[in-house]
Amino acid sequence: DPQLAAWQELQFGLFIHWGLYSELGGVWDGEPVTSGYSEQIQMWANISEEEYLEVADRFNPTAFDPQEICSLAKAAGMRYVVITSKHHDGFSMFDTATTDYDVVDATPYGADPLKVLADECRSQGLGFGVYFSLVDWHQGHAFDGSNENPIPASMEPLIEAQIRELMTNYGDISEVWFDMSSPTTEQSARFASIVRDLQPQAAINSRIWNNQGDFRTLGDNEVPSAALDGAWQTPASIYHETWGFRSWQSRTDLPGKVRDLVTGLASVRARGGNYLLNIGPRGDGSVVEFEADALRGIGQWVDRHPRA
Ligand code: JFZ
Repeated sequence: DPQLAAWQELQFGLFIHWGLYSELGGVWDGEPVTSGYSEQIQMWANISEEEYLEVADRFNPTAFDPQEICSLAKAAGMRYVVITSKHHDGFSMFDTATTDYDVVDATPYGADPLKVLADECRSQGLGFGVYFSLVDWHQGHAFDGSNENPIPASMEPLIEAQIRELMTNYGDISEVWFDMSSPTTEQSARFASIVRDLQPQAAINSRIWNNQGDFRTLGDNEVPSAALDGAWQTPASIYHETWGFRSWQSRTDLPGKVRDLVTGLASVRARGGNYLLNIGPRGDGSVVEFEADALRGIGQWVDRHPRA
């Protein structure tokens, strides 16, 4: 499959977890929320819809700089970018006609950050992909971090329309990273077919479920003990504890962190996988300096070990 081979050739990419949760930075009511990932803070701190919407009122990421983010990805040796278009909170970080619960309609920012990022990726020669959560707390899924969360038929029109928008309005898509929930085989096949019709070259991950994906997603920072058959990818978080921004995260020993991440990258590449390394920008859109430094450190190693 030449299209999947082209996706495998991307080798190393930048994952970005960024949404309303980034504005909270792992803090609720003045206290650090110590259980769970910070991108799931609405569930872990049991934040009501009303309170969460107030976060949207002050979400104004004027420091979001796609040019800087893409340059950073390139400096690290990455060839593509995958950003959260919608996480479990159900808040769309792209312009969608399906709901007003999105960054354009519900925040003072009033613009579509994914559009700017997609355009910048194209002009810097990077692939562009989207993460899309099949769990949607805003559209009726109860707070539930598990996969035991079926998709009611009433949610299908919104999911399908949003996938269609994402596959239509952002140019070429290199990868679609579905996540969580427990769709039926029929639902998985239908969602995948929308991607395949509109973006035949896009690689779909295995968390579309029911064997409807193109490549296998391993666990966080997982390195298999030997080469795996088929196409696969390791998503890696920098801290192993959160993907979304956490203001109280301890960030020490940069050289050690760079060594760990380079080991992950090299091990995954040696076994034939793609490595998708995550950053969690702040609510204002700025990249955490420790994470930018880690990416630049990895890039120094990559530069000394040129690829074919
Ligand atoms: C999921 C999300 O719930 C999480 O918030 C984040 O977006 C992450 C990238 O994906 O969490 C998972 C799901 C499965 C594994 C790890 C994290 N896993 O299989 O190791």
